[in-house]
Amino acid sequence: QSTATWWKDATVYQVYPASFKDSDGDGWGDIPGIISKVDYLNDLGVDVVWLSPMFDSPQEDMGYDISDYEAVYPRYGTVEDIDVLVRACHDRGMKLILDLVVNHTSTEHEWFKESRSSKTNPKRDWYFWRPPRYDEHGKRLPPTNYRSYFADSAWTWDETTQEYYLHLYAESQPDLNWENEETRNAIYDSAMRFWLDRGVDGFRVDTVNKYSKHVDFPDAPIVDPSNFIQPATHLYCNGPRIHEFIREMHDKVLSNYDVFTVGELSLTPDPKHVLKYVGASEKQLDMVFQFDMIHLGMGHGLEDKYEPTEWKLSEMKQIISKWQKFIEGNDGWTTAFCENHDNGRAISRFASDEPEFWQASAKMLTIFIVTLTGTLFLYQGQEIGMINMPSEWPIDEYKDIEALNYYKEAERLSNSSDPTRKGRIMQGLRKMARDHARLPMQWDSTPNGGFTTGIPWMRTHDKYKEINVEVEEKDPKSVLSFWKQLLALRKDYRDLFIYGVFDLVDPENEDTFMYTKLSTDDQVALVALNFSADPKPFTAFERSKKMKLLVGNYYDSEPETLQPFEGRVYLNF
Ligand code: TEU
Repeated sequence: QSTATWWKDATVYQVYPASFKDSDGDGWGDIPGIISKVDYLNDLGVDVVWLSPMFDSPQEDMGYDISDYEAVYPRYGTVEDIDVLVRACHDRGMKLILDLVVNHTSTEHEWFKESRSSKTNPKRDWYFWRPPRYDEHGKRLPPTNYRSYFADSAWTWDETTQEYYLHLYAESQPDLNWENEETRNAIYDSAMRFWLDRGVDGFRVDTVNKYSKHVDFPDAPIVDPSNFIQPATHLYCNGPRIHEFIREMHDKVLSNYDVFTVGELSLTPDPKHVLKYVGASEKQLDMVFQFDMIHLGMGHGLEDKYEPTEWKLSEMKQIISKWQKFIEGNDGWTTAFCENHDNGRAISRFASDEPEFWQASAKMLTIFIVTLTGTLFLYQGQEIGMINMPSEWPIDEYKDIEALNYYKEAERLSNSSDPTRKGRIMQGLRKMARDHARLPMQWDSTPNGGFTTGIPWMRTHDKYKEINVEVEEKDPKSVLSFWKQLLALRKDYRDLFIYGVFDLVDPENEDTFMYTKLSTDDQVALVALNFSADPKPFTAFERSKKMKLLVGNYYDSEPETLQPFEGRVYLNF
């Protein structure tokens, strides 16, 4: 076990500002709304609040398109409001971290406006500009064939200077050129020191493995000959200078403050490589999010993300085991989470949101996440068991640029090469769209779940009268009460749950997920989770007879059988 630090033990709660709490009735959440709920979070057992982007932005990608790092989006409030929020957290012994989104800015950022204005502008090289190329018929083509994350080409033509600029995400999110030292220094000052000097306690680092590009921009291999654009993520993730850049960010900026960072690390399957990012001696990041579990049920590759696929429990076990065990015997650290603002709700994806199973599912997943090693992250609404939007809601209720772009593409393909594509993609969106997590937080049984007195920017879930904070606070057996109890248990048994050594039990079993956690002083916990909607034999029953039940989500359970979505934790003394 490596040296304990405050951020290893922390329970982190992600707030998505647009959907958390609206204080002024404009239908958008805001910082004063968050301030009014800091006591609620403290009471829940939260140590750190991670606030998703609240910077000034045209909101093409919900604030991940920043037009000014040093200003707050007016609907959310002001920089002074953030100062108040920082103090409100610190006064209660809590911390606040922000999102650091520095792979790209918005096209509305002053830096980009200057860069785009002329080829000789001093900031021209702060972004990636490349001349066009032409096919054999003289048709203008982008510099490379890369597909962007949000479905179209990763290059957009700009009339003013007759060149293309690169954007791995939306057209309105041009990529910053990290090769340029002046650009890097501006990022450190504006996006980082500005906030750290105001008392912010760290960052969740967006798209952390994409800052270094292969700047000779080779074409991606052609896998789909019917199309010009091709999948190219392998070319734009983990580029040649990535570790140099992250290390510099650490040395020049982060090392001067008592803060922590958690990087968003997609498409990096090799644990040895992940350790380069999170090994303490590497001095880069403190931990990262790994997305293998999140990808269960998604189609292969970016272009098929929303094609639903089957997944097996044994696959989930291997994934969890891999990322639980990868820190053994080294100086790395890991995270435990199953929700964020970019994915469907865990209950709907990995268990069941059917009324008869909803509560057991919510609590079973709570046991799961709370007993895993690493820093724990939960996402707003997870603590009350929020679920995906109802499946009958039409595409008009989806607001996310990614969902809408995929849907438009699917419509186009349905009309030409692949008639059933639209139906399949819609089915995928119902489970996995980023929109599900962005529905307003459900506070009470008043209209719109008490989120706003106005018209919410996204529709409130039909079930807000059953699933909400007020109802659940009054019920000692609610999902919320269970979360509180388990977050406290996690701290009481920190050597087991936060730091223990993870080992699978009965790994091939496709119905129940079982594992042990072992602490340095030889305490053992046995966790048993039934991931199916039927009663299943508890295959570790013999072993459990020598242990005592610490916690479970059923009040009338039978020792040798696990009820639908039942979860139990045993201890060896
Ligand atoms: O996401 C980066 C990312 O690549 C994904 O994991 C993302 O979920 C996307 O759906 C991939 O298909 C981050 C943010 O979390 C996301 O909200 C932003 O849209 C994105 O960066 C661009 O800034």
